[in-house]
Amino acid sequence: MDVEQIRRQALEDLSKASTTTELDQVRTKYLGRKKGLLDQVIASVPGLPPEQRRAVGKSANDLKNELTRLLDEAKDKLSQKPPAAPRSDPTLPGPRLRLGHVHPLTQTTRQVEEIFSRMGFEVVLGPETETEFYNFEALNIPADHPSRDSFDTFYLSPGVVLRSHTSPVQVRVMESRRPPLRVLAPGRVYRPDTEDARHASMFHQVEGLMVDERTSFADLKAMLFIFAREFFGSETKIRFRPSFFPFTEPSAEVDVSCFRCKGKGCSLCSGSGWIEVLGSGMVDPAVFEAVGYDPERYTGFAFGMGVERLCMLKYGIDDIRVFTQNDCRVLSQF
Ligand code: 2NL
Repeated sequence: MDVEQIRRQALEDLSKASTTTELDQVRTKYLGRKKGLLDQVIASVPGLPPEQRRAVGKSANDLKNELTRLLDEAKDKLSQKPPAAPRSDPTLPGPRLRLGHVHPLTQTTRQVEEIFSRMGFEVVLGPETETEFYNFEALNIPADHPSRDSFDTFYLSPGVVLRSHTSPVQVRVMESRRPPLRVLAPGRVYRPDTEDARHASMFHQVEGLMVDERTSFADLKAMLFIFAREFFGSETKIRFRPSFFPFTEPSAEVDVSCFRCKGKGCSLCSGSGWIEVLGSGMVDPAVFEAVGYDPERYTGFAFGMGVERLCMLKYGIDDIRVFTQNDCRVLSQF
């Protein structure tokens, strides 16, 4: 590059520089010691034909002086610029913070926990991966029971499952403690259902267990009645229908009077006036045997309910999938 080319390039670079940093970059590029373009030209002078040396040397020095002056002027101009106007007004209110929100299933679980804790129940938790012993055998569920096949239970490895209910938590509590006992076991459970508006392969349960000497079916009815009135409203009635579970005898399914139509019959209760909400019964003596309790001395009751179902009923949610779709427009309504 000859000096004239360097000059044109330098003036162009200079015209583009709009900050002191950029000016410094231009200064280094052309006027830098040894590595600067002009010092390089000057260093090449001794190798030029003798008749060119003087002219090239002079024009390089002239350009050096000119650029130094232009850079200094440009720098002065920049430092005289008034400071940039502030980009924000610190006296304005800040952006509205969007607060988080407790998931409706968590709200429902907590509400059930609170109601039963006022009746002396303690919340207990346990593992979501279980052995067949805790999930089935200890609960008197025979080896050929349909709930044990791989269409109804997730098997992780031989003898190990994802729990299909939270009863194994209560079995573990009974194994490690002696009555009297009142525990509530909430948590995730897993069943390989085909997912639709009513079924999910992961859902939540709350199970309760009370064991003592002379705990009776009347105690069960009283506590579930209190629960129903607290959860669904003070007008709520309950009814028990005979049923069967391998782990309770006798067993009953519990309906609550429809809280929307007050029992007259509507679409929520399919015209019957009643809504099924939970399963219950007196703990089968075989379960007590499995955990080493004397069934002649102790009696107890247990019950289980689905948290999604409770929550859907209470808020009128018609699709179980909303709980896992994480759509805040839906979730923040509850
Ligand atoms: C239902 C029915 C039920 C139990 C759960 C239970 C637990 C132990 C011993 C005996 Cl450790 N029973 N749990 C009893 C009756 C019914 O759940 O329909 N759940 C949604």
